[in-house]
This record gives sequence, structure tokens and C-alpha cells, in this order.
Amino acid sequence: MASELKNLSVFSTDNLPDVSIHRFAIVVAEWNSDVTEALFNGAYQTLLHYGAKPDNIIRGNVPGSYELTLGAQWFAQRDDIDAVICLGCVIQGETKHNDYINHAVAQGLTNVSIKTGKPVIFGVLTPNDQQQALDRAGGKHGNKGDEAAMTAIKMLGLQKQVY
Ligand code: DLZ
Repeated sequence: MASELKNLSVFSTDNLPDVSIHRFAIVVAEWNSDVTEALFNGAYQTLLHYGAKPDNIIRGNVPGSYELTLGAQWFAQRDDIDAVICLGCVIQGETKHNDYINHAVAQGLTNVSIKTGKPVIFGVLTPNDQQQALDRAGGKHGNKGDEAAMTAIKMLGLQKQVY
């Protein structure tokens, strides 16, 4: 078994791409903007940290997380965009609106990614309350915007190895 594994081709997310040649769109929901701005800052700074050029990053705002899908599709359809990072925060309320929005966005972004063949990253927080959101937007649980940007970078690295 061990000798078989030696010959196994592994396309790994450890092999990061040259980020400076890639163009990114970051789509940001305006609902819960204190949280989504923190997510945006995390994502933006992470892209820069790994070598993205500011001119190669476009930001698009959409009203709410539900609109992330269409915003993502518009950017993903552009030939000059390699990956789309979608950021939102849907806080649980007294009704089930959050469930409907979360499922629709998760499914919608998956569809856009599959349809365009580009990384479309789900950076949507689905917390029970505002504090849980802030904890994940630069608080004690880190910044999910950073993670979303890192995921986009890793997927571009993987894509380069596969194709
Ligand atoms: C309507 C709504 C509600 C109640 N809550 C949120 C939320 O917590 N986070 C969010 O991003 N968007 C929310 N929205 C707005 C919807 O995403 C959407 O913009 C509207 O339903 C219009 O399509």
C-alpha cells in the first residue's frame, strides 16, 4: 500500500498560485454592514498579503445576502475575473427568513461556481446573534473574510494544477 501511495499524484492546496496575476471580485452584502465591512477588510487585506494587486480587486455591493448570487454571477461571467468572494451576514430572527436566505444563497453560489467553472466563495456568516457574528468578523473566532479570501487563493492554486 505504501509503495502505491508513493506514486499517487496529489493536487494540493498547499501549492499556492502566483496571486499577483489573478483578478478577484469581492461581493459584499449591505445588511449588517458593521459585520460585512469587517469581513471585507479581512478578505481584502488577505488578498493583498498574498500578493494581489489593488487594481486587480473589484468590490461590488449588493443590498442583502439574498442578492449575493446574482452579484456573483455578474462578476463570474466576466472574462477578466478569476474568482469571486461573497460576503454576508444573516442573523437569525424571530421568523425563518434566515433559513430561506441561507439555503438560497448557498445553493445559488454553488450553481454559479459550477456554471462558470470559477471559485465562488461562500463567506456568509449565519449566526444566532450579533455577538456571534462579531466574534467571527475579527473577534475571538478570527475573521471569516480572511478565510474566504484564502479559500479563493487555494482554489486558484488547485485549478492551475488540474488544468
Ligand atoms: C430581509 C432580510 C432580513 C430580514 N435579514 C437579513 C439579514 O440578516 N442579512 C442579510 O444579508 N439580508 C437580510 N435581509 C435582506 C435579504 O437578503 C434581501 O436583500 C431581501 O429579502 C430582498 O431580496
